[in-house]
Amino acid sequence: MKKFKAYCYYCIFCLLPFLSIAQNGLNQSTIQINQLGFYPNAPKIAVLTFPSKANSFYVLSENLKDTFFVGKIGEQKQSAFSNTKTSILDFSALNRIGHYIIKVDVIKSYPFTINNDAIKSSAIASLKGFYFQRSSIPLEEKYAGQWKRTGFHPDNQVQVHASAASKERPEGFVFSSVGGWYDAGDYNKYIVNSGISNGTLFSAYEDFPAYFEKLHTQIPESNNGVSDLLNEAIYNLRWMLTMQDPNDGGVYHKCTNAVFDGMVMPGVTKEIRYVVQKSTAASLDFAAVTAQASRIFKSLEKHFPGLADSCLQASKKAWNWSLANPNKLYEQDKMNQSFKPAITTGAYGDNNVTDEWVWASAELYTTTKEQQYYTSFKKFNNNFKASLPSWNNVGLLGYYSLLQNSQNRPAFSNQEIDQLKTTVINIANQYINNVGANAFQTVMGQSARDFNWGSNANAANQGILLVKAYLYSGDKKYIDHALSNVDYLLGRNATGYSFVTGIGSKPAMNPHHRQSVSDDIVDPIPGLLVGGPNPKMQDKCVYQFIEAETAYTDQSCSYASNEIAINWNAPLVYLSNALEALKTKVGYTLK
Ligand code: 9MR
Ligand code: 9MR
Repeated sequence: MKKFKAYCYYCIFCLLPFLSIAQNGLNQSTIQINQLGFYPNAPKIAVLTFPSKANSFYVLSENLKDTFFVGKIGEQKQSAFSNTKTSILDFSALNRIGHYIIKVDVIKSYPFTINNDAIKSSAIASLKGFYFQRSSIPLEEKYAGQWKRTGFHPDNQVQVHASAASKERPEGFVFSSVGGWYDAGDYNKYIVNSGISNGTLFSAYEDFPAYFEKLHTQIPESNNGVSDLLNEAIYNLRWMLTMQDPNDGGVYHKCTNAVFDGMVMPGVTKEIRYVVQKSTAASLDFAAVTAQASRIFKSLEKHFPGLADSCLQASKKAWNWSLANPNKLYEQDKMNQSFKPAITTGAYGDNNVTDEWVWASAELYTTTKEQQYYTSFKKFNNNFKASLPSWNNVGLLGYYSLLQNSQNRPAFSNQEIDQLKTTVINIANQYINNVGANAFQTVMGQSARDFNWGSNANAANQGILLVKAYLYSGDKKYIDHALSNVDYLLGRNATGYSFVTGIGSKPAMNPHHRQSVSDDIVDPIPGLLVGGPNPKMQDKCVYQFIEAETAYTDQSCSYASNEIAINWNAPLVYLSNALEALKTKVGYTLK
């Protein structure tokens, strides 16, 4: 009996770390780390989330035979946004290319690499993710591999909903609205969200054209002499163009079913697809994106004859419609009181369009240099408080474009340009000033506000803002901090998940994504960024953890924490590819 007791005591003692690990729901590792890897000369941090008496951590070869680095475990810290306690494991000094694992006592991290292409696979996959979201076409095995599909929503015969009826296009009027990306886990197409997504991809191209010219994602258009980033972006742009009523220039808010499809493959349901009410937000976002597209495609006239001109015309028409209709907000519930059938899909309703005016005027000015857009920009910018972009807060995208080639902005004084730059840099500084106090030492997650529906897009958009601050200042510290948010998204976070499907040892496996749920393939469609921790948990799924930074559940029911969306993937495309584009310049790589 005594013997048994002693045995039990010891056995519980040695099981203790594993029990706690199981309790944490992090069934394999309590060392949270970017599960892909690190550039040789970049900062390298992992975070221990298991209280350990040990003083040192070890970076070992994957077979555990060789030790390459011994470090001191950082002081334990209480995280502000969950009851997690963390200790920082800093192994930045290790710059040898190789495959590794970190060990603290008996606890091991997931394997990771140190190499010059550390996050390249994620950068490419995130762009390829958009191909998998394409509506109106089948996905061929050549490009989609095991995720090939035959079904799709053709959208060649969409109907004008009663809310959008006009003299020329009455209720039930049928036209073609082919193409574009499915918004998210659902199959509808929303102009507002397409706007920021396309705009962000175009911004990536404008900042790093030479890099993108060489980046291939194996899509049907690859090798047509145009970068795959632009090939992909055009797929949605052409759809956006169909959403403008040619008679008055107004833009329909969305192309949608009346109610969400079930969790089935594309093309299974044959519900009517409607275009609904024109809105100011949709029209201004459309004006911004088409103005931006126009200047990009000006130099690609040979490949896309006339596209630049059509985009500019469309942009001006949408702008003029907005001037005449400045308060056409999209209020879905109100709309449903007057028009049938009721539309219950995503609303993307936005009751403040000041930031949309800022963005659209900035893009139209940047493209045309016409004084009227400068005047409008000044007017709306007076009432705009710059902050992190999201689908309903797009003003900063206008700053980004004005600052992209800022010596070529004749209406603006140097002082005005400097002020815009300073605004962006000041926000960046607020993000980086207190990173040391964050239990995970990432830029993401220093404020409870970071954790909302689609929180992972905040991490990615913060990363973009930091890259921009680097581009304006040349100060490399901003890139180091941007990289911390890549680490966050790929595993250095309180959940221990890599939030990008198909990337890392413990990626999200069950996104709220209709194709991934219904295709009978174990692995979800790769390269998609899930929403991430969201303590409001609006989906009412059962969550194991409910604190701000842990309220994430890898279940397909969870549209509030585990859906995917184009406006979350686009900033991931920007951020991860910007780092790939800049890695040599900032000295991260080894010769
Ligand atoms: O699948 C829908 C998802 O794309 C949306 O983000 C979410 C919130 O609008 O709604 C999901 O659809 C759910 C609906 O709102 C309620 N019934 C269950 C649907 C599927 O889970
Ligand atoms: O990303 C949107 C989030 O900010 C909103 O709080 C939420 C509820 O309105 O809707 C999210 O957008 C969803 C859209 O309405 C429908 N397609 C899926 C989007 C991502 O969940």
